[in-house]
Amino acid sequence: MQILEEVKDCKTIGISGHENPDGDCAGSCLGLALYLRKMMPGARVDVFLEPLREDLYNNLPGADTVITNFRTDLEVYDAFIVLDSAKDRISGAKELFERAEKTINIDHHISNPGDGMVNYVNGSSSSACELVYEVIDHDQIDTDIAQNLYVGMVTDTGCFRFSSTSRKTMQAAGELMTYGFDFPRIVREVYFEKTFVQQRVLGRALSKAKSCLGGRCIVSKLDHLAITALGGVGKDVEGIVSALVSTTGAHCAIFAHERSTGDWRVSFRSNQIVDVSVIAQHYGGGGHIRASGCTIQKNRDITIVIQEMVAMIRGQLKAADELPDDPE
Ligand SMILES: [Mn+2]
Repeated sequence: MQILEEVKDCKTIGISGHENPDGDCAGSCLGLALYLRKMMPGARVDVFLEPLREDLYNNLPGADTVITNFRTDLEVYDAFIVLDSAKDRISGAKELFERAEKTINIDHHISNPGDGMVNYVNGSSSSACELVYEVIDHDQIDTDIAQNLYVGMVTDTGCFRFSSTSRKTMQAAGELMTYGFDFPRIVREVYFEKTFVQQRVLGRALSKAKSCLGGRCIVSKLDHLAITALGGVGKDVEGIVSALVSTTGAHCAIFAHERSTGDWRVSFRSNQIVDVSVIAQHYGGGGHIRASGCTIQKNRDITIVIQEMVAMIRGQLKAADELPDDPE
C-alpha cells in the first residue's frame, strides 16, 4: 500500500477522526501520528480530536499531544488525513481538511464515499487501526505505535468477537502483542471496566428486565429518576442492551431509557434473524441490521410503544418460522 507515499514531501500534516472518539478512532489517529513523527522528524504532525475518555487518555501513548479545541496557527496543512470517518463527522477539523493541499481518507465504514483526494476505504476490515497497520512499514513499529493500534482493534472488534474479525486482524494483533505493552491491563481498562455507578445502573436494568416471546426478546427500561437515583447520567446506560441480548435463547433485545428532556432513547440489538434496523426506521431512527436505535417523544406512552415493537419482532420471527408455538 503506497498511500503514505503521498505525504512524504509534506512539512505539515493534520490528522483527525470522528466526533466522540472511540478506541479505534483515537488509536488509529495517534498510532499513525507517532509513526509519521518517527519517519519524518522534520515534519509537524498535529492530531485534532474531541477530548478523549479517561480510560483511552490513560492507555493511548501520545494522547497528551491531541489538540482538543481544534485551534492551530496554520492556515493550510500540506496534507490532512481523516481516519475512521467520512468528513461529515469530524467536527472542528472539517474546515482544516477542506483547506488542505492534499487530503487522504482511510476508513472501514462501507458507507464512506471516500472524501479525500486519495482514499483507502475497506468495509470488510475490522477497524481503522487494522488499515493503518496495513499501510505502515512494519519494521518501524515501536511499543507506543503498537499499543495504539492494538487498542483500536480490541475495541472495534468487541475483543475479537464480531464477525468483522478476520485472520488478518488476528495476525496483525498477534504481531502487535509482541511489542511488550501490558495488554491484559489495557484491555481490561479500555474494554471491560465500568464505573461503580455504571455497574449499579446495569444491575437495575437487568433486575427489571422482562422476557417476551418465549425468551426470544428481552426488554428493559429505566426512567430518568431511576438512573439519577443511582448517581448516573445518560452515558452510564451504554452497554446495557448488549448485556440484555447476551441472554440464552434471546434473538434480540430492547432497552429504553428516559432522557432528562422526557424523551425516550430506545436501543435494539439482534443476534440473528431479527432485522432491528427496520423497527428503528419505523420510529424515525436508524442503524444496522443487528444494532439500531430511535427516539420516542415524551408525549407517547413508552410501555405501549414497546409493546408495538415486540409485536413487530413477533411478526418477523413468525415470518422466519422461528415462533412455532407463538407464546405470549
Ligand atoms: Mn472504527
